[in-house]
Amino acid sequence: MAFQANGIEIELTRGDITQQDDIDAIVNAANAELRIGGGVAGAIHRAAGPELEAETAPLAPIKPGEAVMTSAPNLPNRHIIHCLGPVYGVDEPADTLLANCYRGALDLAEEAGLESVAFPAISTGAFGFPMERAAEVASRAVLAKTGELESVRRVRWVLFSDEDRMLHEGVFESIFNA
Ligand code: AR6
Repeated sequence: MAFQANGIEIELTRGDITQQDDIDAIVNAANAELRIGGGVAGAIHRAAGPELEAETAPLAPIKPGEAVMTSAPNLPNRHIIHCLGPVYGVDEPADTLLANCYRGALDLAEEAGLESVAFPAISTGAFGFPMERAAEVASRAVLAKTGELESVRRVRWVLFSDEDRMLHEGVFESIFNA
């Protein structure tokens, strides 16, 4: 499923964030310590191996809404952008902090001259952010950035279940095709 926004291709797929072999940078739904954890962070660190923690350790800790970039050892991508989403009900303002993750990730991708970025649904797992509201916040944040993107031409969301993908599809139809 694909949408367009200011000439940027917006893609939506069900899958695993570690399997995006046609994407320059994948985004990690990280923890503050940038260590292996569960969910997305666990999958990325398991695939990348200990080389990744050697690279992330000097960059930690990061704050909610912050994004940092590393290489992508043993993954088919050039970079990993690690974002710390807000813990829902704890880190406030939640919407702004979540939007900051997406904005910050796109800024880093632009600075590195990357063409494509793939996001998971940051904060919607262990951090408890409601999926539909997260989809709205994330897609609005990306839409607002599309006008200023130069190197980035494709933004992909990778959802872990069909249900999550379909929910995003409904939200994206109203945000990107409005
Ligand atoms: N590919 C794509 N999406 C995935 C994958 C995957 N391999 N695995 C899970 N998801 P989470 P958070 C979905 O918990 O809420 C970690 O333990 C998942 O279904 O990974 O930001 C870290 O160490 C959910 O919709 O990230 C942190 O402590 C979404 O990705 C904490 O969890 C995000 O789930 C971060 O929590």
